[in-house]
Amino acid sequence: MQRTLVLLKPDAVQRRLVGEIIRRFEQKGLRLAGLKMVQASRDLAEQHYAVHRGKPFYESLLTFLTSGPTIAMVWEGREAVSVTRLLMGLTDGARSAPGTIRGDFGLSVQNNLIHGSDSPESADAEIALWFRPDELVNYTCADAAWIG
Ligand code: DAT
Ligand code: MG
Repeated sequence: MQRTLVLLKPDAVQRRLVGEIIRRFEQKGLRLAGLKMVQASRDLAEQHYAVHRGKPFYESLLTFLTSGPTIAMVWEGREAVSVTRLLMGLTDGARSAPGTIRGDFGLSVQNNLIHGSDSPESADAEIALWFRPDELVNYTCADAAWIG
């Protein structure tokens, strides 16, 4: 089983899209392993987006991520990293296909609602950044045997 970090960024919370987005993950068959609301500090945002340091949009991205509460989640399941990226759509909402989260709910590149780890290695590092081990819960969903 693979795990991935998902963030519903401040625009998703402000636009009341949290329930709609979580519904899609549940519907797909992924298992929720952890969830909390976080007001990200500048330090946390810097660590989370360290790979983008120096890019023209970096400062604006940090301001955005710290501008209000974020919902941080860990979702688990078969191919959870790539499945999450497919549910999200492309980075730019204007180029994302209808049916994806970014394709259905946004036009922006920066304010694109959701973060999902881009590899299993990134997922491990990002989960450790946002969650303590004891904040993640292991359990079996009742329909697990029927879902891939
Ligand atoms: P993704 O979130 O699809 O993994 P990324 O890791 O390349 O995209 O970039 C991280 C975030 O930075 C992205 O969600 C939105 C913002 N971003 C990326 N490219 C940008 C750009 N050209 N202008 C403004 N913001 C950008
Ligand atoms: Mg990324």
